[in-house]
Amino acid sequence: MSKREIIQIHIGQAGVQIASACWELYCLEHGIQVDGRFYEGYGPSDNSSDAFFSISSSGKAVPRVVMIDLEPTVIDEIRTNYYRNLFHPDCLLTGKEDAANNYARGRYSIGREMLDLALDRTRLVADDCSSLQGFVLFRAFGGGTGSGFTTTFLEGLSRDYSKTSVLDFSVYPAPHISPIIVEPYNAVLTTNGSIELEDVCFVMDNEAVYDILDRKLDTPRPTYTNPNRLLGQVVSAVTASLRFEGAVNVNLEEFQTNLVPYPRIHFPLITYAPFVPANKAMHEQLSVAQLTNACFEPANQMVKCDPRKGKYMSCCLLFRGDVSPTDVNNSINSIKSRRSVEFVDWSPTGFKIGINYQPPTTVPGGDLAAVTRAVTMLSNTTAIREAWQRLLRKFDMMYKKRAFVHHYVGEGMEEGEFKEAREDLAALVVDYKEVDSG
Ligand SMILES: Nc1nc2c(ncn2[C@@H]2O[C@H](COP(=O)(O)OP(=O)(O)OP(=O)(O)O)[C@@H](O)[C@H]2O)c(=O)[nH]1
Ligand SMILES: [Mg+2]
Repeated sequence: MSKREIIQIHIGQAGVQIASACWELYCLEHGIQVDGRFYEGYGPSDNSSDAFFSISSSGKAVPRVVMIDLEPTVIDEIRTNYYRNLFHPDCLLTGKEDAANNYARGRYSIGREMLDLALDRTRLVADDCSSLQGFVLFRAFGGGTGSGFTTTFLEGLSRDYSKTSVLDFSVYPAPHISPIIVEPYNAVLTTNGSIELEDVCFVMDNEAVYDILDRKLDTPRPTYTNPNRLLGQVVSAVTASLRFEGAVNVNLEEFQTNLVPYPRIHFPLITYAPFVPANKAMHEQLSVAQLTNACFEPANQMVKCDPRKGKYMSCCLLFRGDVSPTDVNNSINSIKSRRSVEFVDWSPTGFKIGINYQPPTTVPGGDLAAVTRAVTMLSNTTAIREAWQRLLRKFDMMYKKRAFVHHYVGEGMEEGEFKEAREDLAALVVDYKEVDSG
């Protein structure tokens, strides 16, 4: 199996806080201590860590990562916390002032000053790769840095690495979790600005994830660490086949080929199972059939939408742990025979399967119980257009009164960009409807 490298780029508060959760998990999975040394029995020799870590001359694992924030406090946490000796200090980039929840500040004014440095440091990490497979970005649509700087940065990446895949994990705003009123503006502007610049974008709706934590994981009052750890599990599952040997391997390009039938329709829905709370460890093991069924439960989705009201274009089911290919095939056949799971007529058998025999790793103190098997489903369904329609409604409510628009124009953005972004997203909704109507 060719193991090719992936660089992870964490942008803004959400992106960087997700980094903490993700790298904690990756370290556990690869037997890496907080300072990058390998535990006994693990090491660079098994190659599984190559995709995510380079090995220094002293034998330490160094994450292939760049973290960028326009203000210092969130990355300062990384610089001083438990994992401070894991990351290369040159890859932790901070400015003095944040983008104040303003896309235009992140994209045009303050953010521009950070761009060259961010691309230079990314180049350093890329030069250390023998065959770079892709970039994986993490950010929030609603933050000024996450929306605006990411758009500027993606333009730079597409100039410098036009043939390298770009995957994006984006936090979708939830009004009852974040008090930032202008998030719909930022989200619509950045979606328009980045849709042509990335290959796949996985949306994580904070509202959906907080509901999972509350209803399924007995965590009614989560901090951001809780949703971030769930996201870490998903990213780990998506990339497990690039790192560990498995029966059926899927690489990033295969994901894209299977998941993205049209370039713009690149927002797969993530569904995860099982959500077993930590205090029920090992009491509830789901069979492969139960896990597969759980992938079609709306309550297990990372975005609130109703797949029964849309059609699937493709599904990737990524199993981990004690799973047999025969059980998987039987479960898929039974799903296919159900009328509630409807595919577009040009994709009658759009299931792609990945099996990785390494069971999911649990983070001590985390919300998820240790289980022997789990599944992550990535499905391209037209139902996800509901998420865009919700954003558009909120955007329109403010924009029809031109509320807050002057803050954006004051940072060098032309007002026309609002209209253009809004129309482009409305066009995306129409694209989804066209797929639906065949
Ligand atoms: N899941 C999750 N969401 C977060 C986290 N931190 C912030 N958010 C969400 O992200 C959005 C705000 O974006 P931030 O990442 O804080 O903003 P930023 O990119 O740092 O941009 P500025 O601070 O405006 O420069 C809101 O919707 C928050 O609810 C986090 O650690 N995890
Ligand atoms: Mg911030």
